[in-house]
Amino acid sequence: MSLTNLHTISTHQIYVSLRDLEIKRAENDKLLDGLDLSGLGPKPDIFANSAFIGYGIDFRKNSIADIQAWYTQANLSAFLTPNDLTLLANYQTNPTSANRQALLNSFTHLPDEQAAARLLTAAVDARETQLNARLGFVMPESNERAALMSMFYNGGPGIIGSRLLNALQNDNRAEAWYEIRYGSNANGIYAPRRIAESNLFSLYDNPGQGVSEAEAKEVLRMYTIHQPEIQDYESHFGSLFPTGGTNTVVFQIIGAKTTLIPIYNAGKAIDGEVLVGNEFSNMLDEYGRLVLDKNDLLFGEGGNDYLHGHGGEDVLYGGTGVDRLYGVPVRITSLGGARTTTCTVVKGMTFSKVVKASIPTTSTA
Ligand SMILES: [Ca+2]
Ligand SMILES: [Ca+2]
Repeated sequence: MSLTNLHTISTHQIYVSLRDLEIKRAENDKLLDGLDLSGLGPKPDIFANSAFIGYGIDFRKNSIADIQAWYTQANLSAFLTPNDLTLLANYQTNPTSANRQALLNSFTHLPDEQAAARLLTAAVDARETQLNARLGFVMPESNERAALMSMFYNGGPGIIGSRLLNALQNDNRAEAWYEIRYGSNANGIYAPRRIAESNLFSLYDNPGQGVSEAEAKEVLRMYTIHQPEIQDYESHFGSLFPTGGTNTVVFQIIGAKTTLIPIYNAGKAIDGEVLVGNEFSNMLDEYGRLVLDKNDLLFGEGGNDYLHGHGGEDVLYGGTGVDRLYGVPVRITSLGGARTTTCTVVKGMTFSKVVKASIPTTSTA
Protein backbone atom coordinates (compact mmCIF):
# COMPACT_ATOMS: atom_id res chain seq x y z
CA MET A 1 0.00 0.00 0.00
CA SER A 2 1.38 3.38 -0.99
CA LEU A 3 1.94 6.17 1.50
CA THR A 4 -1.11 7.01 3.61
CA ASN A 5 -2.18 9.88 5.85
CA LEU A 6 -1.02 12.43 3.32
CA HIS A 7 -1.25 16.11 4.17
CA THR A 8 -3.47 16.81 1.22
CA ILE A 9 -4.03 20.29 -0.19
CA SER A 10 -7.53 21.49 -0.93
CA THR A 11 -7.05 23.05 -4.36
CA HIS A 12 -4.68 22.60 -7.27
CA GLN A 13 -3.80 26.31 -7.15
CA ILE A 14 -2.74 26.13 -3.50
CA TYR A 15 -0.74 22.99 -4.22
CA VAL A 16 1.11 24.69 -7.08
CA SER A 17 1.82 27.73 -4.90
CA LEU A 18 3.23 25.60 -2.09
CA ARG A 19 5.20 23.38 -4.45
CA ASP A 20 6.71 26.31 -6.31
CA LEU A 21 7.47 28.25 -3.14
CA GLU A 22 9.47 25.29 -1.83
CA ILE A 23 11.42 25.13 -5.09
CA LYS A 24 11.94 28.90 -5.33
CA ARG A 25 13.40 29.02 -1.83
CA ALA A 26 15.82 26.25 -2.69
CA GLU A 27 16.74 27.48 -6.17
CA ASN A 28 17.07 31.22 -5.60
CA ASP A 29 15.79 32.69 -2.37
CA LYS A 30 17.32 36.08 -3.13
CA LEU A 31 15.32 36.39 -6.34
CA LEU A 32 12.23 35.30 -4.44
CA ASP A 33 12.82 37.94 -1.78
CA GLY A 34 13.69 40.62 -4.34
CA LEU A 35 17.15 41.03 -2.86
CA ASP A 36 19.07 40.07 -5.99
CA LEU A 37 17.46 40.19 -9.42
CA SER A 38 20.51 38.96 -11.31
CA GLY A 39 18.78 35.58 -11.60
CA LEU A 40 16.47 37.12 -14.19
CA GLY A 41 19.41 36.74 -16.53
CA PRO A 42 21.43 33.63 -17.40
CA LYS A 43 23.80 32.34 -14.72
CA PRO A 44 26.53 29.72 -14.76
CA ASP A 45 26.08 26.49 -12.81
CA ILE A 46 29.71 25.64 -12.19
CA PHE A 47 28.99 22.43 -10.31
CA ALA A 48 26.77 21.00 -13.04
CA ASN A 49 28.91 22.52 -15.80
CA SER A 50 25.80 24.16 -17.12
CA ALA A 51 23.86 27.41 -17.13
CA PHE A 52 20.35 28.34 -16.08
CA ILE A 53 17.90 31.20 -15.85
CA GLY A 54 15.37 32.22 -13.22
CA TYR A 55 14.53 29.50 -10.74
CA GLY A 56 16.90 26.88 -12.10
CA ILE A 57 15.68 26.46 -15.68
CA ASP A 58 18.69 24.51 -16.91
CA PHE A 59 19.89 25.33 -20.41
CA ARG A 60 21.75 22.09 -20.92
CA LYS A 61 19.65 19.37 -19.32
CA ASN A 62 16.35 20.52 -20.81
CA SER A 63 15.61 20.18 -24.51
CA ILE A 64 15.18 23.36 -26.52
CA ALA A 65 11.69 22.20 -27.44
CA ASP A 66 10.78 21.91 -23.75
CA ILE A 67 12.26 25.30 -22.92
CA GLN A 68 10.31 26.86 -25.80
CA ALA A 69 7.11 25.21 -24.62
CA TRP A 70 7.56 26.54 -21.09
CA TYR A 71 8.24 30.07 -22.32
CA THR A 72 5.07 29.85 -24.38
CA GLN A 73 2.98 28.55 -21.47
CA ALA A 74 4.36 31.33 -19.27
CA ASN A 75 3.38 33.90 -21.89
CA LEU A 76 7.02 34.82 -22.33
CA SER A 77 7.64 33.99 -25.99
CA ALA A 78 8.85 37.55 -26.60
CA PHE A 79 11.74 36.86 -24.22
CA LEU A 80 13.04 33.87 -26.15
CA THR A 81 14.34 35.42 -29.35
CA PRO A 82 15.78 33.74 -32.47
CA ASN A 83 19.21 34.81 -31.22
CA ASP A 84 18.53 33.11 -27.85
CA LEU A 85 17.53 29.91 -29.64
CA THR A 86 20.75 30.02 -31.64
CA LEU A 87 22.77 30.48 -28.46
CA LEU A 88 20.97 27.53 -26.88
CA ALA A 89 21.47 25.33 -29.94
CA ASN A 90 25.16 26.17 -30.11
CA TYR A 91 25.65 25.46 -26.43
CA GLN A 92 23.69 22.20 -26.41
CA THR A 93 25.40 20.94 -29.55
CA ASN A 94 28.83 21.89 -28.34
CA PRO A 95 28.85 22.68 -24.59
CA THR A 96 32.16 24.46 -24.46
CA SER A 97 32.91 27.21 -22.00
CA ALA A 98 33.08 29.63 -24.95
CA ASN A 99 29.55 28.74 -26.04
CA ARG A 100 28.34 28.98 -22.47
CA GLN A 101 29.97 32.37 -22.10
CA ALA A 102 28.30 33.57 -25.29
CA LEU A 103 24.99 32.53 -23.83
CA LEU A 104 25.73 34.21 -20.51
CA ASN A 105 26.74 37.39 -22.32
CA SER A 106 23.70 37.94 -24.46
CA PHE A 107 20.76 35.65 -23.61
CA THR A 108 17.64 37.76 -23.11
CA HIS A 109 16.77 38.50 -19.48
CA LEU A 110 13.37 37.78 -18.00
CA PRO A 111 11.39 40.97 -17.28
CA ASP A 112 10.63 40.41 -13.59
CA GLU A 113 10.31 37.87 -10.77
CA GLN A 114 6.72 37.08 -11.70
CA ALA A 115 7.92 35.99 -15.13
CA ALA A 116 10.54 33.74 -13.56
CA ALA A 117 7.82 32.30 -11.33
CA ARG A 118 5.52 31.56 -14.29
CA LEU A 119 8.37 29.92 -16.17
CA LEU A 120 9.12 27.74 -13.15
CA THR A 121 5.47 26.72 -12.85
CA ALA A 122 5.44 25.61 -16.48
CA ALA A 123 8.68 23.66 -16.07
CA VAL A 124 7.52 21.92 -12.89
CA ASP A 125 4.02 21.20 -14.20
CA ALA A 126 5.69 19.31 -17.04
CA ARG A 127 7.31 17.00 -14.50
CA GLU A 128 4.18 16.06 -12.59
CA THR A 129 3.36 13.10 -14.80
CA GLN A 130 7.02 12.07 -14.80
CA LEU A 131 6.88 11.84 -11.01
CA ASN A 132 3.82 9.59 -11.24
CA ALA A 133 5.70 7.36 -13.66
CA ARG A 134 8.65 7.13 -11.30
CA LEU A 135 6.48 6.41 -8.25
CA GLY A 136 4.33 3.85 -10.02
CA PHE A 137 1.23 5.40 -8.46
CA VAL A 138 -0.48 8.77 -8.39
CA MET A 139 0.22 10.51 -5.12
CA PRO A 140 -2.50 13.10 -4.43
CA GLU A 141 -1.56 16.77 -4.30
CA SER A 142 -0.16 17.16 -0.83
CA ASN A 143 2.78 18.44 1.19
CA GLU A 144 4.45 15.11 0.55
CA ARG A 145 4.02 15.39 -3.20
CA ALA A 146 5.32 18.97 -3.16
CA ALA A 147 8.43 17.80 -1.30
CA LEU A 148 9.02 15.02 -3.81
CA MET A 149 8.48 17.40 -6.73
CA SER A 150 11.12 19.72 -5.30
CA MET A 151 13.53 16.79 -5.22
CA PHE A 152 12.49 15.67 -8.69
CA TYR A 153 12.96 19.15 -10.15
CA ASN A 154 16.40 19.24 -8.58
CA GLY A 155 17.62 15.74 -9.37
CA GLY A 156 15.37 14.12 -11.96
CA PRO A 157 13.89 10.62 -11.64
CA GLY A 158 17.14 9.23 -10.22
CA ILE A 159 16.78 11.29 -7.05
CA ILE A 160 13.84 9.07 -6.11
CA GLY A 161 16.13 6.15 -5.38
CA SER A 162 15.11 2.54 -4.93
CA ARG A 163 14.97 2.71 -1.13
CA LEU A 164 12.90 5.89 -1.13
CA LEU A 165 10.65 4.37 -3.77
CA ASN A 166 10.24 1.23 -1.70
CA ALA A 167 9.32 3.24 1.40
CA LEU A 168 6.77 5.31 -0.52
CA GLN A 169 5.23 2.26 -2.14
CA ASN A 170 5.01 0.41 1.16
CA ASP A 171 3.62 3.19 3.34
CA ASN A 172 6.70 3.61 5.48
CA ARG A 173 6.72 7.33 6.16
CA ALA A 174 9.64 7.21 8.56
CA GLU A 175 11.92 5.41 6.11
CA ALA A 176 10.89 7.78 3.32
CA TRP A 177 11.65 10.74 5.57
CA TYR A 178 15.04 9.26 6.37
CA GLU A 179 15.87 8.74 2.69
CA ILE A 180 14.88 12.29 1.79
CA ARG A 181 16.71 13.91 4.69
CA TYR A 182 19.85 11.80 4.93
CA GLY A 183 20.00 9.50 1.91
CA SER A 184 19.49 11.77 -1.10
CA ASN A 185 22.50 14.05 -1.03
CA ALA A 186 25.12 11.98 -2.81
CA ASN A 187 27.06 14.96 -4.14
CA GLY A 188 27.04 16.63 -0.74
CA ILE A 189 25.74 20.04 -1.79
CA TYR A 190 22.05 19.71 -1.07
CA ALA A 191 21.91 19.08 2.67
CA PRO A 192 19.90 22.25 3.48
CA ARG A 193 17.44 21.53 0.68
CA ARG A 194 16.91 17.95 1.83
CA ILE A 195 16.25 19.13 5.38
CA ALA A 196 13.61 21.54 4.08
CA GLU A 197 12.03 18.91 1.85
CA SER A 198 11.91 16.29 4.58
CA ASN A 199 10.38 18.84 6.93
CA LEU A 200 7.66 19.53 4.35
CA PHE A 201 7.22 15.79 3.80
CA SER A 202 6.99 15.30 7.61
CA LEU A 203 8.21 12.47 9.76
CA TYR A 204 4.84 12.21 11.45
CA ASP A 205 1.31 11.70 10.22
CA ASN A 206 0.04 14.61 12.30
CA PRO A 207 2.88 16.83 13.48
CA GLY A 208 2.18 18.49 16.80
CA GLN A 209 -0.65 16.11 17.58
CA GLY A 210 -0.68 12.70 19.17
CA VAL A 211 1.58 9.95 17.87
CA SER A 212 0.06 6.47 17.87
CA GLU A 213 2.00 3.55 19.27
CA ALA A 214 2.36 1.96 15.83
CA GLU A 215 3.59 5.22 14.34
CA ALA A 216 6.00 5.75 17.24
CA LYS A 217 7.48 2.31 16.69
CA GLU A 218 7.84 2.94 12.95
CA VAL A 219 9.73 6.17 13.65
CA LEU A 220 11.99 4.56 16.25
CA ARG A 221 12.55 1.50 14.08
CA MET A 222 13.87 3.86 11.41
CA TYR A 223 16.05 5.51 14.04
CA THR A 224 17.30 2.16 15.32
CA ILE A 225 18.32 1.01 11.85
CA HIS A 226 19.92 4.24 10.69
CA GLN A 227 21.14 6.05 13.80
CA PRO A 228 24.85 5.39 13.19
CA GLU A 229 24.63 6.70 9.60
CA ILE A 230 22.50 9.63 10.72
CA GLN A 231 25.06 10.48 13.37
CA ASP A 232 27.83 10.49 10.76
CA TYR A 233 25.77 12.65 8.43
CA GLU A 234 24.81 15.15 11.11
CA SER A 235 28.44 15.40 12.21
CA HIS A 236 29.59 15.95 8.63
CA PHE A 237 27.09 18.78 8.17
CA GLY A 238 27.48 19.96 11.74
CA SER A 239 26.54 23.58 11.12
CA LEU A 240 23.10 22.43 9.90
CA PHE A 241 22.52 20.12 12.86
CA PRO A 242 23.61 22.01 15.97
CA THR A 243 23.36 19.92 19.12
CA GLY A 244 19.99 20.50 20.74
CA GLY A 245 18.59 22.05 17.57
CA THR A 246 15.34 21.03 15.92
CA ASN A 247 17.06 19.67 12.81
CA THR A 248 18.68 16.81 14.70
CA VAL A 249 17.20 13.35 14.69
CA VAL A 250 17.42 13.40 18.48
CA PHE A 251 14.89 16.23 18.44
CA GLN A 252 12.81 14.73 15.66
CA ILE A 253 12.16 11.45 17.50
CA ILE A 254 11.01 13.09 20.73
CA GLY A 255 7.36 12.74 19.70
CA ALA A 256 7.74 8.99 19.21
CA LYS A 257 9.63 8.49 22.46
CA THR A 258 7.02 10.54 24.31
CA THR A 259 4.37 8.09 23.18
CA LEU A 260 6.21 4.86 24.01
CA ILE A 261 8.00 5.64 27.25
CA PRO A 262 4.97 6.12 29.53
CA ILE A 263 3.37 2.93 28.20
CA TYR A 264 6.42 0.69 28.51
CA ASN A 265 8.84 2.20 31.01
CA ALA A 266 7.74 -0.16 33.80
CA GLY A 267 8.28 2.62 36.29
CA LYS A 268 11.82 3.40 35.20
CA ALA A 269 12.98 6.86 34.25
CA ILE A 270 14.01 6.20 30.65
CA ASP A 271 16.60 8.82 29.75
CA GLY A 272 18.62 6.95 27.11
CA GLU A 273 17.81 5.25 23.87
CA VAL A 274 14.47 3.84 22.78
CA LEU A 275 15.32 1.21 20.17
CA VAL A 276 12.82 -0.86 18.23
CA GLY A 277 13.68 -3.93 16.18
CA ASN A 278 11.94 -5.30 13.14
CA GLU A 279 10.33 -8.70 12.61
CA PHE A 280 13.68 -10.30 11.90
CA SER A 281 16.48 -11.05 14.33
CA ASN A 282 17.94 -7.88 15.75
CA MET A 283 20.98 -6.94 17.72
CA LEU A 284 19.99 -3.92 19.80
CA ASP A 285 22.87 -2.60 21.81
CA GLU A 286 23.09 0.56 23.82
CA TYR A 287 26.80 0.64 23.07
CA GLY A 288 27.62 2.32 19.82
CA ARG A 289 24.72 4.67 20.41
CA LEU A 290 24.74 8.27 21.48
CA VAL A 291 24.92 7.92 25.22
CA LEU A 292 26.11 5.07 27.38
CA ASP A 293 24.86 3.52 30.57
CA LYS A 294 21.62 5.46 30.51
CA ASN A 295 18.22 3.96 31.23
CA ASP A 296 17.19 2.49 27.90
CA LEU A 297 14.01 1.00 26.53
CA LEU A 298 14.58 -1.74 23.97
CA PHE A 299 12.03 -3.67 21.92
CA GLY A 300 13.23 -6.73 20.06
CA GLU A 301 9.82 -7.33 18.48
CA GLY A 302 9.54 -10.44 16.27
CA GLY A 303 12.50 -12.71 15.53
CA ASN A 304 15.20 -14.05 17.80
CA ASP A 305 16.84 -10.96 19.21
CA TYR A 306 19.83 -9.97 21.26
CA LEU A 307 19.12 -6.98 23.49
CA HIS A 308 21.96 -5.32 25.34
CA GLY A 309 21.03 -2.60 27.78
CA HIS A 310 24.42 -2.29 29.49
CA GLY A 311 24.51 0.10 32.44
CA GLY A 312 21.58 2.00 33.85
CA GLU A 313 18.11 0.76 34.64
CA ASP A 314 16.95 -0.64 31.35
CA VAL A 315 13.64 -2.10 30.32
CA LEU A 316 13.95 -4.79 27.69
CA TYR A 317 11.15 -6.39 25.69
CA GLY A 318 12.15 -9.36 23.63
CA GLY A 319 8.80 -9.67 21.89
CA THR A 320 8.08 -12.97 20.19
CA GLY A 321 10.87 -15.37 19.33
CA VAL A 322 13.70 -16.78 21.39
CA ASP A 323 15.44 -13.71 22.67
CA ARG A 324 18.51 -13.02 24.74
CA LEU A 325 18.33 -10.02 27.02
CA TYR A 326 21.46 -8.63 28.58
CA GLY A 327 21.85 -6.03 31.27
CA VAL A 328 24.84 -5.29 33.46
CA PRO A 329 27.03 -6.59 35.00
CA VAL A 330 26.26 -10.13 33.87
CA ARG A 331 24.16 -11.85 31.30
CA ILE A 332 20.47 -12.31 31.68
CA THR A 333 19.12 -14.97 29.43
CA SER A 334 15.60 -15.47 28.28
CA LEU A 335 15.27 -18.64 26.27
CA GLY A 336 11.63 -19.35 26.79
CA GLY A 337 10.60 -19.28 23.17
CA ALA A 338 7.80 -17.40 21.57
CA ARG A 339 5.26 -15.78 23.83
CA THR A 340 6.79 -17.05 27.04
CA THR A 341 6.19 -14.51 29.74
CA THR A 342 8.89 -15.53 32.14
CA CYS A 343 12.60 -15.26 31.88
CA THR A 344 15.65 -16.40 33.72
CA VAL A 345 17.48 -13.74 35.60
CA VAL A 346 21.02 -14.48 36.57
CA LYS A 347 21.58 -13.88 40.26
CA GLY A 348 23.54 -10.74 40.89
CA MET A 349 21.77 -8.82 38.21
CA THR A 350 20.69 -5.72 40.04
CA PHE A 351 20.41 -2.86 37.62
CA SER A 352 18.37 -4.04 34.70
CA LYS A 353 14.72 -4.73 34.46
CA VAL A 354 13.85 -7.55 32.13
CA VAL A 355 10.59 -7.88 30.35
CA LYS A 356 9.62 -10.78 28.13
CA ALA A 357 6.65 -10.50 25.83
CA SER A 358 4.70 -7.34 25.45
CA ILE A 359 3.26 -6.83 28.91
CA PRO A 360 5.56 -5.25 31.48
CA THR A 361 5.11 -7.90 34.12
CA THR A 362 8.72 -7.86 35.04
CA SER A 363 11.28 -9.80 36.90
CA THR A 364 14.08 -8.00 38.64
CA ALA A 365 16.84 -9.80 40.40
CA1 LIG B 1 21.50 1.20 29.54
CA1 LIG C 1 12.04 -11.17 19.59
